Formats: sequence, C-alpha cells, structure tokens
Amino acid sequence: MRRVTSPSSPLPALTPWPQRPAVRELQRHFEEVRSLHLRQLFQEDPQRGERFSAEACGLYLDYSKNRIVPRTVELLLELAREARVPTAAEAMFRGDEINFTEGRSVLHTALRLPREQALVVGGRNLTVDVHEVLDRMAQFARQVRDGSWLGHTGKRIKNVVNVGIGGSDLGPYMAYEALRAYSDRSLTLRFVSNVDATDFAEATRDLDPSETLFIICSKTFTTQETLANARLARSWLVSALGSEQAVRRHFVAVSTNAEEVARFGIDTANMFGFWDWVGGRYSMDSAVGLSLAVAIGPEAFGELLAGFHDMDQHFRTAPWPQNLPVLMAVLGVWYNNFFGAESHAILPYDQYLSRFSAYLQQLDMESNGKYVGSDGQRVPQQTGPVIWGQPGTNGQHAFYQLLHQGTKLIPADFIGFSRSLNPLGDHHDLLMANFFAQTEALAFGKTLEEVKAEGVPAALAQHKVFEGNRPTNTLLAERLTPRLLGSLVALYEHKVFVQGVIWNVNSFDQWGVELGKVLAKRITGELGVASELRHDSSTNALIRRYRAQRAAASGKA
Ligand code: G6Q
Repeated sequence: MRRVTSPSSPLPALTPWPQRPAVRELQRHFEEVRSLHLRQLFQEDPQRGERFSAEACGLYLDYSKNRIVPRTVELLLELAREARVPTAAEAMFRGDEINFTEGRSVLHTALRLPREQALVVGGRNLTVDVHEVLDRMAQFARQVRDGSWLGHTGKRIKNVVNVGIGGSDLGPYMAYEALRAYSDRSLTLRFVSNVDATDFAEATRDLDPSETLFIICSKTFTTQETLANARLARSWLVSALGSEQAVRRHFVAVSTNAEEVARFGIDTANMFGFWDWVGGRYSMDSAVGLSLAVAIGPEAFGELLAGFHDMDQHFRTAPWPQNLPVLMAVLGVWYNNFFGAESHAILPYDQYLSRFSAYLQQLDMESNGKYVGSDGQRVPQQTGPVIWGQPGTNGQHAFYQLLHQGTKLIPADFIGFSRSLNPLGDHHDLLMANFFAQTEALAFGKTLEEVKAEGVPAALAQHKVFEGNRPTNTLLAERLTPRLLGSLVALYEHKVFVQGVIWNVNSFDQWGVELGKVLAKRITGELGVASELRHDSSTNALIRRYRAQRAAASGKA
C-alpha cells in the first residue's frame, strides 16, 4: 500500500538550472566548441580514440566520436557533482525514499545482491527476502524445465505465456529474446500484453491448453489490460480442459498483491512476490523475470543478476572519468541541453537485442519524461529525450538517411559484439563491418572535395556530401551472455538515474500515465450504451461513429 507522505524529496534542494555555475560554464564552453568538427579533433589528437574510452564489466565504451574536448568532460562531470549525484546515488542504494511522490524507496539494486551481502532497511534484511523468492523461482523453474510440474491432465508443460504489460512485460520479453540462445528450446515462450484480443489470440492459437502455463505478471494485480487477458486465458484454459481445478496447475502469479491474486483465483502458494520498492520498469530482475528464469534456467538467471550487480558496483565505486553510466549520462545531457537534440537512437548490432530499444524507451522515457521538478515547479530546461531505434543493419536501409543527412542532430549508441552466437558463414564480419563503418561515416562524413574527386557531376555533388560530425557512442563487448546483458541493462538504469538527478526530476514515479487510464474507464462504460456523451466535440463524434459502426456490425452478425 502506498503511504501518504508529504511529497518532498529527501535530497538536498538544487539550484534552478539557469543559475547553476556548471551550467553557465558549460554554456560558455558550448559556444567555443559547437563548431568544432570531429575530423579536426581526431587530426589534432592521434590518441583521441583511446583517450575517450572506458571499460567495465566486459563492456568497452568508446566515446571519442562525441563533440567534446577534455574540458567538456571535466565540466560535465562538474555539473553532475554540483547536482549532488553521489549523495543521490548513496540515498538510492541505502533505501531512502527518493521516490518521494509515492513514498517509496528505490531498491532494484537490492534484487541482485549476493546472498551473503546483507542490506538492512527499516530493521529488515532485504537480501534474505530477495533470496527466498529467488530460491522459490529456481525451484519452480527447475520443475517446469525437468517436466515434474505437470498440467491438470498429467502432461508436461511445453508452453509458457507471460501475461503482463509495461514493466511486467517489456523487461522479461526483451531479455528472453536477448538470451534465446541460452534457452531451453523445447519450451515455447510467448508474451501477451496488449488488451487488443489479437495479441492473446495469435499468441495462443497453436498452443495446446493442457501443455500451457500462464504466468500472470502484475505488481498491483489491478491493471486493466493484464486482468482482461488473464480472464481470457482462464476461460480459454477452463473451457478446453473442462474444469476450474485446472487453474491450479496452469496459472501462477507474480505480484506484490496477494489479496487480489487470491481474488482472481490463483492459489497464493503459486505466487511469487516482490516489493513496492521495485518500480515496474526496474523489475525484470525480480520475480517479474520468472518466465525468463524458466526459459534460461536458474543458473543463467543468476548470472544475469551477477551482471547487474557488477555494474552496480562499478557505478558506485569507479572514478567518474572511467564510470560508464556517469559518462553516458553526462554526454546525453550535453546533446539534450546544449545542442538541443530532441532524441537519442539505440542501435544494437545483434538480432537478439531486437527488443532492447523498446525496453529502453520505457526505462528512459517513463523515468525522465517529466516537466515538473522535484521542487514541484516546472523545470526551466529540457529533460528526457525521445528514445528510439532498431537493430542494425535493418535501420541502415530505412532511417539512417536522416541520421547521416537530416537536419536534426541525433546522438546514437551503437552496441555490438566481437563474437556471434551464430557464427555462420562470414555474416558476423559483414555485420560488424557495417557497425564500424556507420560510426565512422557519421563522424567524418565526406567533403565536397572528396565527392568531386570521385568525378561526381557538379549537379549531384552536394547531394552526395556527408557533413559528418554526428556523435555516437560505441559499446563493444566480446559476446552476448546473461551476465553481459545484466551489466548492459544496469548501465542504462544508472545512466537514466544520473540524468534524472541532474535534471532534478523524480525518475521513479509515472503520474503521466494516469489520466488516460481514468478517462478510458469512463469511456468503457459509454461505448455499448446510447447514453448522452459529455466530452468535447471531437471525442463525442468519434465515440458516436464507433457506436454506430459497432451496432451495424452486430446487426449483420
Ligand atoms: C513501470 C510502470 C508500468 C507498469 C505497468 C504494469 O514502471 O509502472 O509500466 O509496470 O503499468 O503494472 P502492473 O505490474 O501493476 O500490472
């Protein structure tokens, strides 16, 4: 339950953005460096590639293709210091209620603490609670994987369907796709999130109910979409197997709300809990990852958690000039608040990371897409950017045109691996050649002189010029493993955290999703009846048209 608290941040107040000394200094500095070209910067400093690089937890970050000089980094780190990032980070790790608008601690980092590392908050050792659930998850995952968890008719489970939305879907779905190579291929995993029944229908159309297990994943267990899909799943199962008793063997719940789980009809013995100090979009390493743990097994799931923890340690202890999350955060601030960039692209060169940018969209945009600061006032500066992206090289044949020659500045993160998990033919070299070529092309472009020297006709020459100077970060790792994925996700979690602190927003609430939910509830009751509508003229007309087409269709049926 949420506690009613006085909504003020436990962190020391921050000076408004325009008055911060580091902001002023950065504005001056920006005027000096804004027109510098990466071509020139690389020419002047042959060591630049090594100078602007850092490495941790198996991830090598090359940030030399950013529009920075050494002084830029110093000033950006000063901005982070001035925004009291270390104080905020320690408050988070310690369990202070930094999510003050919801009266909650923010302790996703406790989900990956090793068993022997106690974390006592409010007199309770949270590590014990965390590992108790992890042990139950491991036991359950083993039972499904070894076939000892049987369905109602005595058949072994072959299909696992995770039903959840937002934070209860995006994380496990992304990670399942990312770690497919490590999964038990005899199991079919599906993810149903949308309240559009097509999602459920398509996910289950080829599944045998007697071999299918549903994991109903909902922190609150009150989410409209998830409960609608869970009810649909129950009737799909019960009508096929002919007994309500089947629910016991085919439904488990992941939630913080035992009461609602029981009300739905799932035995709370089959419930895996977590806590209100885990935010939805920070929950894939809690019991929300149960479907993933079943797919890849408890050992690999443990490796994933170890990877998260590695990055937590790195973030907490590494000096900032080598600190990956801090560096990536301040570089993002540099483009967002000084160059006026509106978006940030995430471009993984690995098919297994096909859902990574969708995952980061929620992590970043739901955390930092806020115009009210921690002091309750509208912030005077820009906050979180639009996050978007697709796996390479597909994007190259689609939207990269705009990255190279568009009028907008779009900083991008390129993520790639030296070794493929599917080393077939020379595919990996082809993929990675593109990976390296793109950041090179974006940074250095092609001048008019170069184009002319190729003999391009004058009328076409300008069209073939690439002005370059488009900033990128490159993250290169050896191989995509569960541990590496954990570190990669934690890297972005902490990046988002640092940015939220600098922008002085509460990265852990999400009030902006509430209004639409409330209005939808009201409209749901209006769609099937001919009641008077009291919305604006646009909404009224749309609902009337929907009602009419719905009625006409049911007349035909
Ligand atoms: C994430 C958000 C949101 C949440 C979903 C699902 O940080 O809070 O995406 O995860 O709304 O909520 P439940 O897990 O409670 O169903």
